[in-house]
Amino acid sequence: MEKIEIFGRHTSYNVQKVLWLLEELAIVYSHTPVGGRFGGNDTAEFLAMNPQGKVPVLKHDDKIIRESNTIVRYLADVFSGGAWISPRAYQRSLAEQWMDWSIEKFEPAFVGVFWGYYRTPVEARDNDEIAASVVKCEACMAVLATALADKPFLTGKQASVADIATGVFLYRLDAIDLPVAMPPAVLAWYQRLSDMKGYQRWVMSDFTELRGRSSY
Ligand SMILES: N[C@@H](CCC(=O)N[C@@H](CS)C(=O)NCC(=O)O)C(=O)O
Repeated sequence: MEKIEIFGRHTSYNVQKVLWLLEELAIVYSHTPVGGRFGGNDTAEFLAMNPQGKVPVLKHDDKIIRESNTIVRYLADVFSGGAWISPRAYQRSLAEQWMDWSIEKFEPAFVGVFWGYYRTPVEARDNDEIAASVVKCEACMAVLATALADKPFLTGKQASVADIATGVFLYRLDAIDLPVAMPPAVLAWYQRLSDMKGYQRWVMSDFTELRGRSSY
């Protein structure tokens, strides 16, 4: 019997990507909260799995996999039968390009808003930086809207790893009390993601413990 273990606090958006996909794939797994207020990411045992001391980490039997997008790809490859990521190189590249774009563009813009605004105590906020990050987020929304103009998900009719790596940021951008405009195509996509059980359970979860908490 295969053993799947996920290490990481569920309030981490990087951990949420993995938990979301595990839920959609109905995989049986064990979950150990690590990092943030749970700690445990500075132990010798954890550092042996990830010397960076970061979550998420996936353990599949004796194999250790780290980096959230890599874990998501791995799970999709091994357990989705091609449903969440294609085995064909070109089709696969259509999803993977969004995962790379997300790391390069969307995540830094999101972090500028989420850390700069939500996780930073009011007196320490840099309002110019926050405003610039909102503009960057909205530019990312425009890129997503163009891609979603002719299809329900980023790579076509079905959700894929591309939607996980990018869609994970939408809930928090929507839920925090700082307006970040979403074009209609993005709003419709966000609604589709919100209908998914993994998104509901893990991404649309309470994160208020992170408000004004500028350390992990
Ligand atoms: N590029 C890594 C980033 C991992 C990362 O920075 N994780 C954060 C949480 S989002 C972390 O472990 N922070 C320490 C903590 O939560 O204690 C990934 O995608 O997995």
